[in-house]
Amino acid sequence: MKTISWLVLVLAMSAAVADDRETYNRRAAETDLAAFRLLDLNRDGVLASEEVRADLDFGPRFDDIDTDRNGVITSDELRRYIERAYGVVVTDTNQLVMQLSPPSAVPTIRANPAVSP
Ligand SMILES: [Ca+2]
Ligand SMILES: [Ca+2]
Repeated sequence: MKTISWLVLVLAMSAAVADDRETYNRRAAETDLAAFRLLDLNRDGVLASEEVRADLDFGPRFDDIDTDRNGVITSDELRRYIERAYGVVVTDTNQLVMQLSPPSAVPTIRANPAVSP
């Protein structure tokens, strides 16, 4: 009986941790989307490195997000970054619609130990 209580407690705790991670990832995605709109000072729909340089959160990640290295971040590049980094899908209208499996939860493929060389 005691073991079952512990099991229930452990399961409840791991569910809470998963919820926290989901909330964190969603909030991080929302923050990045909001920053994209705020930092686009000349309202041309893309972020140039000069617009982002002074932002201590976005600035250091500029090169990670600018995947084609052309010196500007488009909304598509930001969407792909958010999917990669947080596992959150962003729609065309910048809504966060669903949670993907977080990147760390992707199962790794192992060599079959039963097969001998
Ligand atoms: Ca701009
Ligand atoms: Ca780019």
